[in-house]
Amino acid sequence: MAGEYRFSFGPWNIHEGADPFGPTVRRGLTFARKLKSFKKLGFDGVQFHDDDAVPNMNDLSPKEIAKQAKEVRNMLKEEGLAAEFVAPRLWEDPRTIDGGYTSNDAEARQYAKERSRRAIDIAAALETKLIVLWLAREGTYIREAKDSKQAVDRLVTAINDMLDYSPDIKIAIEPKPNEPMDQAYIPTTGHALALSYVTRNPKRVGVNIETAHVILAGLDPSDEMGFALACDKLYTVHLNDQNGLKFDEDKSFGSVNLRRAFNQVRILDKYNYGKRGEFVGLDVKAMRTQKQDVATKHLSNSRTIFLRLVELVRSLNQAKVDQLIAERDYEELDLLILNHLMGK
Ligand code: GLO
Ligand code: MG
Repeated sequence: MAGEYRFSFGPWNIHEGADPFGPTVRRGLTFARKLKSFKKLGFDGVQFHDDDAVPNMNDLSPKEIAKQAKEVRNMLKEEGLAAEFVAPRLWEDPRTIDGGYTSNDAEARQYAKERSRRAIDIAAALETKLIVLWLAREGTYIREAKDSKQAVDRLVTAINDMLDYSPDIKIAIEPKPNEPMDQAYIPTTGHALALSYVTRNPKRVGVNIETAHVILAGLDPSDEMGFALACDKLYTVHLNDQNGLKFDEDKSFGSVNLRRAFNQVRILDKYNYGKRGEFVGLDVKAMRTQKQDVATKHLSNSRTIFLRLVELVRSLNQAKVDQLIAERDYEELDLLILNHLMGK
């Protein structure tokens, strides 16, 4: 069964444990060192921010950027890994304090556009066609700061520019309702897909659904996945978990609510997610308390839980489920699922 799914994570998922209230607690590892752990942990795909691949990209010409990215592609090949996607990191530069694509400052918007084009160049060099857009600062702290209609128009303009720049790429929007902003313009799957349909080429614009972000929006991750699958737009996922409405926790998959994780695996497995090359992507963080030499367990554990849930999904007595649905005996169905999760 293992091996039917291919898993990915990003280098930022192995991190030093800093949070807004305290400094790092673990040693930083180089990208090359992190790369060595992917296969060992059972992963085949690497998710990238553009500057994970080319750290000093803002100081380089497009040619130099492509050259450095090709060196990274060779490193991937040596490890037997593939790049899953590249995401332009638009939330750290001083120019994008007030957002990139939706900034009120024309120069900031221009920077965001150029940076996104470079991210696409990096994706080409890394031999992936997928671009992820986590629209981190495309929102507001106060309503009056930006015009919401204009902001969405500007997002469409930015996406159209990327689609025109490269006929090969597909764009997966990663919705999130808040953090770092008070209100984000694209908070849910529905918003992302509506945005897709007003771009120049909806066939190339879909979503990256992150469990924690969906929970922060008060919605159910498996239903959001079903929505995207029905629209044929689930390009990738960021599986993790989240304990209610608080800061974005990025906990290990299934660690808060196993039933919710089971239902995500169930909808993905039922509709053949992965059969067209999609990765099972994780976006998980190790607890700050975790010691250096065991600070990758959140990754291997999340993968293990996913695969164990695949087994549980496939061994569920579907005939019984169908019968209880036909009888409309959802109380009995509830118990059936709980017993199944408890191994009974
Ligand atoms: C933060 C996001 C972030 C993105 C990543 C890829 O809340 O989940 O981790 O997934 O930067 O763009
Ligand atoms: Mg994410």
